[in-house]
Parts: sequence; C-alpha cells; structure tokens
Amino acid sequence: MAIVFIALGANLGDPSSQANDAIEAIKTLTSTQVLQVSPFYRSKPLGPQDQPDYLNAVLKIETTLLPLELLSAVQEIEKNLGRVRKSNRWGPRTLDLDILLYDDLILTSEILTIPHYDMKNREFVLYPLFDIAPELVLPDKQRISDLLQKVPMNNMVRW
Ligand code: ROI
Repeated sequence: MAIVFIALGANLGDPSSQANDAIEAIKTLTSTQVLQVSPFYRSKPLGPQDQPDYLNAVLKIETTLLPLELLSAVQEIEKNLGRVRKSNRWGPRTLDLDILLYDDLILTSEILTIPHYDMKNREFVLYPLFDIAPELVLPDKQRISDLLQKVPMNNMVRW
C-alpha cells in the first residue's frame, strides 16, 4: 500500500460539486481508500488573472495502484467529469487532479513528475496539505511546516 497525496483544483462550472464528484470517483478506484480530505479553499488564479478564482483541496489516499496506473485513473476521472484539455496550459479548468506525493518516491519522467514540480511554491497546495498532514516531511527531508512559512496565503480563504 502506498500513501498518496492528490491536489484537486477547479474553477469552471460548479467547482464544489465537481470536487465532491471527483472524491466519490476516487473512492471507487480499485484497492484505493480516501483517508482524508482537506477543507476546500478559494484561491486566486496562478497564471492569467482573467479567469475565476479556484477551488483547491488536497486528498490523502491509500492505494495499491502504481504511479502510472494512478495517473491514468485520475486522468480518466478528469475526462469523465467534463474536463476539456485546452492548449492553454495556464487556462481555466473544470477539474484538475495532480499527484503531489507517492510515499517517498522521487520520479522524473516525461509523463509524470513526483513530487509535483511546483508544489512547494503554491499556497493552494501547501495550506490544505498542512491541514491534513501537519507532520509531513517531503522526500527531500523538508518539513511541510517549514515550507509553509515561506509561502504567504495570498488572500486565500475557505470556500
Ligand atoms: N491557480 C490556482 N489558484 N489553483 C489551481 O489549482 C491552479 N491550477 C492551474 C493554474 C492554471 C496554474 N493556476 C491555478 O493549473
């Protein structure tokens, strides 16, 4: 069994129902349990500002799926819940599910990078992650509590 943290983001349609649907869908994956769900936050868009605020949250799951199997599974959920992948990488999205951490694995490949390449800089990842895992230490031995000190809330509030 691996312990995995997944970031959830949405800023189109009805973000909270997409988030809840995504959590329900993750619960149905083979040999996967959702252990914790962070509070939902409302964050300012990173990237172009002419898009709605985001709903962001983080989930802690336990799974026997391997990293690439889990990636396919969450991409399938994104697709089923209506995400249209736009050419604009920084544009709005109905649902985004990113694997942040997979045990203490460090993986760099064309398809998947773990830990998530920018997680240490994103308030909308660090704060919900801290809510559910305040003692967490990243594979590079950095503590979530130390990382949090360096990243301001940037007007993020509870959803
Ligand atoms: N900005 C916020 N606040 N939250 C996100 O989840 C998010 N996701 C993205 C980009 C476009 C980088 N901006 C975001 O993919």
